[in-house]
Amino acid sequence: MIKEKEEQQIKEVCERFCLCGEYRSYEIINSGHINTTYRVYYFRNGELKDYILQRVNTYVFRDPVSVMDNISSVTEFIRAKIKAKQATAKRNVLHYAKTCEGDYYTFMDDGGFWRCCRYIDGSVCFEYTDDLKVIEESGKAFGEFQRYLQDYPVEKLSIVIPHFHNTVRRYAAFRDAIAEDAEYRVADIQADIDGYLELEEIATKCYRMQREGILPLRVTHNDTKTSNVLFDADTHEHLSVIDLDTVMPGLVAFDFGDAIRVAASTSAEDERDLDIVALDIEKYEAFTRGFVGEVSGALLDAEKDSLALGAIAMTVECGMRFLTDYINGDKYFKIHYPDQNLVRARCHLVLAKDMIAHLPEMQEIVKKYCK
Ligand code: GN1
Ligand code: MG
Repeated sequence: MIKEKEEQQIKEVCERFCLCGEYRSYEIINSGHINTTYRVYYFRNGELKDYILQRVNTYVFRDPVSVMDNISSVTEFIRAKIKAKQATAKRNVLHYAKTCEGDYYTFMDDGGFWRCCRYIDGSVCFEYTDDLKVIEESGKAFGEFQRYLQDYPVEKLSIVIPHFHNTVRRYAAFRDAIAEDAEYRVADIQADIDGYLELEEIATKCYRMQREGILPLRVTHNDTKTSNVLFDADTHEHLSVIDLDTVMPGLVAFDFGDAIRVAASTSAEDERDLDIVALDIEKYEAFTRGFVGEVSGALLDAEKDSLALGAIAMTVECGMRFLTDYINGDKYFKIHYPDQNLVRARCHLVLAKDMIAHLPEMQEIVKKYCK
């Protein structure tokens, strides 16, 4: 979109949220694969105040009002817990702005669904990091999130994306895409396809254990990548978990595992040079120390035993979703160059295989930190 038009739209959306002060400027934040995100600057009482404005992707989130109902309810729940132990929760949980009508969202005339939250002062976020302290802190952040929501009434949550981490169904969708081959891409990627099909048994194990009643459903975040945590810009201690769109009933192993997929990799999610893609066991240990230290007291033995397997499940599932989207013509994930989904998928396959090779070691590390 041309800049003037984009800015005009942003100003109009901001007006709906009755933000105090005077609009100054905006910048686009390019990190997510789904929603469109802006940082907006307002001038108030002699200083700049910033907000995060997002246009929610309604192709992915078909019922965005339910998404916001989940988010407002969960953030209120966490806020009350934090306020019971400290004076303010301002920097430790997201705070969404209400529109003049009292809603946490607004529909614009073009059908766009928007929301706005306060920017957390003095925070930073990392797309990728080698800093073990930051990785351990991200483990604490997601572990703490899990702990805060342990007594949240799960029946209150709407299932905003049905079967989101249903790895068995993800395999079925993958097979459907291959059979349809809508963009005639399948012939050139047979080795990648076979690579994913070979991992079906191990990748679907956690999901099957949930269906058999061995692993319980809890309130989980479901998108636990490192960039979904905010840290204090000076101390690098964790502040808050963000991107609560997919908070739904799920497996703890999947929150742990999806985080490991990103935090314990030697490379970015879309590394083209596969020779440098591997599991970094030190990073894995740092995240595990942080996460397990927060939650292990509340987990069943079967859940503790499933954590490392969850990393394999989430790495295979996410990589296969990228490959499915590539085959379907890149309709779901945002891409910044033509074969990015294929690059992401190849990178994930290498990482998943390396995890499989290190599974016993990964399981030992979980045990070491379990109380
Ligand atoms: C998407 O919101 P964002 O862009 O961080 C995706 C996750 C994937 C992730 C891969 C709703 O997350 O499931 O793990 O990309 N979110 C949705 O980076 O599909
Ligand atoms: Mg997300």
